[in-house]
Amino acid sequence: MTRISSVEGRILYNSRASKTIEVDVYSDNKFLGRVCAPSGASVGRHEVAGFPDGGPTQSLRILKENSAKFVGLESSDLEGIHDTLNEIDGTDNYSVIGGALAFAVTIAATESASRAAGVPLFKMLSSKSSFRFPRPLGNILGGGAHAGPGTPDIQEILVCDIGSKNIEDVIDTNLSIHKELRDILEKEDPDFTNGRGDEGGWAPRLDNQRALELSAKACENLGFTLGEEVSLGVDFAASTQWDEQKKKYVYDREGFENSSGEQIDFVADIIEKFKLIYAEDTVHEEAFGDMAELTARFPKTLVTGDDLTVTSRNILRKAIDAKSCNAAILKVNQAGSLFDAMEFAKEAASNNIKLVTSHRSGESTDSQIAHIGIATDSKMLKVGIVGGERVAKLNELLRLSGHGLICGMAEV
Ligand code: 2PG
Ligand code: MG
Repeated sequence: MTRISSVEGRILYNSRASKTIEVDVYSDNKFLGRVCAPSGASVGRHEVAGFPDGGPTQSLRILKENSAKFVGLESSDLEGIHDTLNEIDGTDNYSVIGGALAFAVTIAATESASRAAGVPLFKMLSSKSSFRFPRPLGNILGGGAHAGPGTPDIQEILVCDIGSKNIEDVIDTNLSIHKELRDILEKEDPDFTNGRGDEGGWAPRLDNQRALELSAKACENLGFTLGEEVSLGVDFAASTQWDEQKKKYVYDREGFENSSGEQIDFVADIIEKFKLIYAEDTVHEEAFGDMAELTARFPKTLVTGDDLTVTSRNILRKAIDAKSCNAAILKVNQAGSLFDAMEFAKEAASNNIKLVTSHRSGESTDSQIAHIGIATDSKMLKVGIVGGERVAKLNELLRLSGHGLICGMAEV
């Protein structure tokens, strides 16, 4: 049995140069688990609090005051560690300790346990005997909350190799499309600076339609047929556009507004025209009925909840009852602790909801989410394509490929 011997934290920076917390958990004084928490820019209303009032420094202070409470716990006892965090916090949304602290402590403890057991983290999190790689889904073009003025209102245009049979080829395809798109953007606009958004997708001065057309062209130029070897996806992040007063989606940059019905048509046109395999947060986070309409209409597309379901088991149940989505994003820090996120994953699995484990726009260079994606049987791993903090996750998949423990790619 491996027991936690120390827990320590420190303040570091994430990829957006915002302060965050990193936690070290040691088991038996020698097995280190180290995790640095990410954070989002388009944050769902019902996500747990990332940090308490007082920010990361306050989370760190609380950790210092309470670290002795973790010493002696079994490092693989995810539920026990989760319960201890909840006793310290005493709220239902981690507003006292911060979800980032719950994220870092629970994943670091599990990583420490996996080191002690001499098994990869994904095996520590799942009792299954066979595993598949989730298909990396990467951001090729950024807008909305992830990029500056002039870029599209929609937040992310994504690409996913849906045909290749091994992880090396999938990553290579996604990368080649990202590169091809740069060449296309340079031809479209000689003044294009090669600027990129928060997640490494290009950030050109384009409207939504043109951005989608050029993304499709990047795939076709390389000889791919959309919907066959590769597919495009979109994170509409539609809560960003939703104006509660006007009851309309306001597309500030392009200069138009959509009623709820028009938004459904807008999304449906894009899914059809660009043969999207993936459509995330197509409507705002409370519009369970409108999401259900799109889910019913596009059974072959992963109509995915992110801000809609916020890695909350209870909210996912509501979405399942309303048939609002056929896929859901899993972001551990939306839930706070890894224990809660794994409960969410179980609920999804038993209701035929496809999981997509995801990064945040403000990331660390850690790679544990690659393991969490494998352990939860995620169909896709949304982690970006370029930028050190994105490539770190892809490189971890490549390392794991060398171990031979994972057979093949998930089918989407
Ligand atoms: C999203 C994410 C990640 P953020 O909306 O899906 O792509 O962005 O971390 O800003 O919420
Ligand atoms: Mg999203």
